[in-house]
Amino acid sequence: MLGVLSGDPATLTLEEAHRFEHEPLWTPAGLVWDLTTLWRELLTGVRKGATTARQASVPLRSIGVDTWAVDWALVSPGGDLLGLPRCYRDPRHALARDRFLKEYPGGVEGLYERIGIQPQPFNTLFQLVARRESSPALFASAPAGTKIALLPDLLHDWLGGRLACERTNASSTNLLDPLTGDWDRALFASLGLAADLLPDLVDPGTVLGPIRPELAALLDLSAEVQIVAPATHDTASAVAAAPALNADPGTWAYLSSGTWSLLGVELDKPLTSPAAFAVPFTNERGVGGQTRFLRNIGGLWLLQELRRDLRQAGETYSFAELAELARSAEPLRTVIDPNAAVLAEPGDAMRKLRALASAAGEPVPESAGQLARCCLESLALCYAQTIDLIETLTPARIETLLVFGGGVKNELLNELTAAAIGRPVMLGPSEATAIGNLLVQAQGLGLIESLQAIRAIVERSFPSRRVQPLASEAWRAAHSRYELIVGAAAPTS
Ligand code: LFR
Repeated sequence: MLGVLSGDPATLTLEEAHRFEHEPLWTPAGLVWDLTTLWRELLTGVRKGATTARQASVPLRSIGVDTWAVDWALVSPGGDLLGLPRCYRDPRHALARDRFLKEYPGGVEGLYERIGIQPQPFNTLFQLVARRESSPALFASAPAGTKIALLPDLLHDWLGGRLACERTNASSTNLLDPLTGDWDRALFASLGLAADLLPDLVDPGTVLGPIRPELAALLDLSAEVQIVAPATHDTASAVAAAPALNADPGTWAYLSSGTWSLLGVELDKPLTSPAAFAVPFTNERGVGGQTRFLRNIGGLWLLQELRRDLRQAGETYSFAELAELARSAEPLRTVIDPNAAVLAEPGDAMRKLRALASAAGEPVPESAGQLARCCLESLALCYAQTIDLIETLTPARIETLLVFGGGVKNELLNELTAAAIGRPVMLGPSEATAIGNLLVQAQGLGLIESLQAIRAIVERSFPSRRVQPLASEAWRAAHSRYELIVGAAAPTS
């Protein structure tokens, strides 16, 4: 995405330079990311964006990369990769987590109290355990100076600048001390890995250095272009772009809606009480050092997986068609737990959704429309439950839910969300992650002063739209049904 900041007061315009699909690939060494394809597409995007900028006579000042969180690669000082980065959805990670937690003094609650991160199987900490067990030679053969690089950090290193780990993403590793904002070196040492594998930490907005001269020549860019770390965790970038300037603190929650639904509030400091753990909520770091107190919810991954599975079964639908089928299906027929562990791994969506419904004593969804509606309504019910839990655990009194990210394009989900939570939903930009990324880069270049100023630019540039809830008795009954279902045991396969 190319961002152009102009005018006084400043506004941001966005131009899509390049978009591509990519998927993890199965290999005997695990489910891995095709990093060279990502790199090639990234360079294509930079080239196209730079051409657009040149044609508009706008100087290209900086480049910054964000991706999903937690995934990493080992990179040697020369930029060589040691092994391919694994995709966080590799099923091995859950086993490694369970083994690690069994031996961890203080158990899972102790670890949560220490780091404040939801103990997801895919946290970098557990991935490292899994990888050390399956590929000990990888670490043993690493040359001096090798670092663990989260994916955006690796791409920044390849673009130029230097290898450093940006703090919002570092917090997702489960290895960052939430109070000092530094690595928890004692925890890392307990993995039996060399201490110098951990890179230096930097804050979002840090200018990492100029683009590599070879790349500037290859892409026909000025050698002055800087590599600037945004909030490299996509969710942190999106939350930075929350159109929240005019909402009173403590009266709004956000939903970063995409493959995952990340629903939460901003807090001054982490909240790691046993009640927060029980949900669980996570405490990730945000731009400006505040805490993103949020819950990872299954998200539109459920629909993506359903669509893939239907296609394999010979029924091909676009997302819009699937949403239309869901719209005409019977309301609140089947409710499931959208966070059931089985749903997080790829494959077999229809069988898993039906098994969950049947185990919960719910009518089994048969048609594509019934299956899709079950996913969307279950998500909306989980959003409602999560807002209630936020109000129980924090002083926040939520009047509005700010929704942003690709999920805002799903009108049905927006309507169901407003109905389920019984509050208005404000729809912000669908490209919130790119917007937050760009504006934090601008802050790093000294063009914007603060997070407040970033949000003012977002509000001026991308007007929000309001969705009013429709009061409904049916939803009130569905809440108790949902509570019972998520309390019930989920099938394990
Ligand atoms: C969203 C996201 C979530 C993170 C998950 C895995 O894209 O980054 O915040 O928990 O992906 O990395």
